[in-house]
Amino acid sequence: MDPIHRKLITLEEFTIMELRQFPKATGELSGLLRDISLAAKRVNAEVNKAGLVDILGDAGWINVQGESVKKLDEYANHQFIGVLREGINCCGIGSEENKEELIFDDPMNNQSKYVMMMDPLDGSGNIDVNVSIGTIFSVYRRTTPTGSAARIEDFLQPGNRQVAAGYIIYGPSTIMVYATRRGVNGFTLDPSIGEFCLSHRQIRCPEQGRILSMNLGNMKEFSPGLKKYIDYTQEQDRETGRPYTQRYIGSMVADIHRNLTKGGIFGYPATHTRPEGKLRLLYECNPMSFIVEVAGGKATNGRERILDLKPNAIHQRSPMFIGSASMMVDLERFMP
Ligand code: P6P
Repeated sequence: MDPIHRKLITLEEFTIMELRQFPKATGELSGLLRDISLAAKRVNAEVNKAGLVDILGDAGWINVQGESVKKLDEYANHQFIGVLREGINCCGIGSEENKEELIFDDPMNNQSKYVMMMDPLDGSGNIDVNVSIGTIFSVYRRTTPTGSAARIEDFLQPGNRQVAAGYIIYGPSTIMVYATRRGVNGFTLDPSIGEFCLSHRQIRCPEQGRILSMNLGNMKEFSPGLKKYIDYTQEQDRETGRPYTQRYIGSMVADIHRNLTKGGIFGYPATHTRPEGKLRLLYECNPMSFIVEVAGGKATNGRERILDLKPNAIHQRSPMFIGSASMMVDLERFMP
């Protein structure tokens, strides 16, 4: 029984319970997670009424990725940047929506030991058709001295240096999932009290699964080994006598959240059109890989562990395969 002796434990209560395990901890990470959850609640409020106010559709400009910015992802970006800049738990942010890293160069924020990478609203192309979308975040301890302004090297760290990572999925319910090395836990937003409450304790990724999440529309551009793997998944599964199920929402947070909880494998491979894949290493692949690995799954770029890749640029891309450990071992048998 949790010391709070109540059925519902809020995110803040949970992070404080975790904090008590580390008497020397400063509480800064708890504060950063609290700031993230506040911004998420504000984004959630807009996502829930996107169809009612003029926040649907395009914002009328193109982001650094060359993609048309949806009004909601512009709003989400501003919310997360605004809350974290006003907080005192983060000294800088790298965002999918901003070409350069944002340095919060003021005396209070410069004292923070954390930087954050984020995709403020992944899958935003699905907003207008009411499909689940998500925010993805990744937290690092800065490598430059506290007291000074953060610098680009604070952001270009391999994923195995992450302190925490998480996502918020805005779906039938809004769930914030975050991982530290102590585990992966999910918190569902209770609108009646405006708090994220512990709903998925110590999430484990099933060792085996039967769900394949990949855009098979790109099949012609897949490597020969990957094509052989896809054929393998169409054969009769040894245990069930049925082929794998294909589930691809086109919103990575939704696809990976389902596979994390039910088992499965998600992939966005390299193709002739996208030789580095489509997904961004720092704020999509690394955080999702950290979460899935802590939960017992695996994540590679087809050859190497995602978390060991050394980034050279904020927006660099990487192919990614991620999910149930046994399914990943099967996949690796087909990849050169
Ligand atoms: P495609 C959304 O734009 C995204 O970044 C991921 O959320 C999603 O998994 C992927 O792209 C979908 O890309 O090329 O299959 O439409």
